[in-house]
Amino acid sequence: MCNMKRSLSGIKPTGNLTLGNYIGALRGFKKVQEEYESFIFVADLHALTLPIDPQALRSNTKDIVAFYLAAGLDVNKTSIFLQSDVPAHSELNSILINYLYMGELSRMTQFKDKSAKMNHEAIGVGLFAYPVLMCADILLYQPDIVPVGEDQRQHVELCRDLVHRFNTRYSKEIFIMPKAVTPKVGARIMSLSDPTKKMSKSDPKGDIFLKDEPNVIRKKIMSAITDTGSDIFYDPENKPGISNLLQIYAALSDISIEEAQAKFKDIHQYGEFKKIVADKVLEELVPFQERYKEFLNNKTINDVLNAGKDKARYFANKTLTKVKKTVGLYVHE
Ligand code: ATP
Ligand code: LTN
Repeated sequence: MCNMKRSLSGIKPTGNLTLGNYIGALRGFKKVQEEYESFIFVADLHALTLPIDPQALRSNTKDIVAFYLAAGLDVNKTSIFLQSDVPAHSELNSILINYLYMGELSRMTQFKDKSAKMNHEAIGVGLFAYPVLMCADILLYQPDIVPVGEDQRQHVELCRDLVHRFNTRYSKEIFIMPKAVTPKVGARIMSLSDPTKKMSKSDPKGDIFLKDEPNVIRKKIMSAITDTGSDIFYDPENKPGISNLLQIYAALSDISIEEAQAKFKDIHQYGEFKKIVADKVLEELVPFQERYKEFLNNKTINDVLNAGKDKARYFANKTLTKVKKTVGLYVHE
């Protein structure tokens, strides 16, 4: 293994990926691999935390691998693998589950949001314990950074607390302290139909899906909920719809919100602005979709996953052994 700093992230195959996933996570993975030894996986075990059709889970998983490749992940720089292909994730999960508390898990926003609509008696233990598995995912690879959207920052913070707790308890640096890295612009893309809510793949109203046809994407942007007025400026509180579109435009143009705002200062019609945003989104997504279709059909996916699995297992097992020894499990040849 080389001495480069390391990066790790993953996406759950729970549904069709959205423009939020693309801007908040996927798009950044390509840049990261230039500077970090990179591990990117499909969080398929996490997808089981809410009921999911087996066929859908399998096809979503394949889709995500094709999306990773279409987003420019290079297998020489990034190990792409499935969480379920590396048993160490589940094994470390079984150990770490004893080092996190009910109190802290019940304060996780994602758990609160997802369980809010459920009958308390029927909330799955896996949904509750989700962040423990996420800690295992992260810590097995000893990453310096974890590139994610804003909504995942809280889970990475929990993981940092765990690292501190664990290292202190055993008076050794068993785990390296990971850091969440979110994109400067676009860390929280909002729904197009309700811009006060996050765009989320399991809550599809107001989403742009990465697999949507170009004309559908254009239509969704042109009918995005906007606010009263006609000027284009960033004010998420009073103009959440326009601010969200500005954010999308700025993120995809690799410019700041201020720069995007300056570009639109002479436009006083929302329709005209939306058309420019739609052009920008399509300029990025149409070639991306073509690459995705090629990867999905050219049978490289299994080869990619096999290579990724070997590298991930090697690395993960090293950390797992170190942890087992540390906590007092009897490790023998
Ligand atoms: P679900 O709705 O099933 O919980 P999700 O759409 O939130 O899924 P995840 O698999 O949880 O998607 O997220 C994958 C990555 O995309 C994470 O890093 C997450 O922070 C990021 N992400 C998800 N939604 C957005 C969004 N609206 N804006 C920016 N980043 C996002
Ligand atoms: N919880 C994340 C997916 C995920 C992840 C991880 C991200 C699972 N394990 C480890 C980064 C690092 C999500 O819901 N997006």
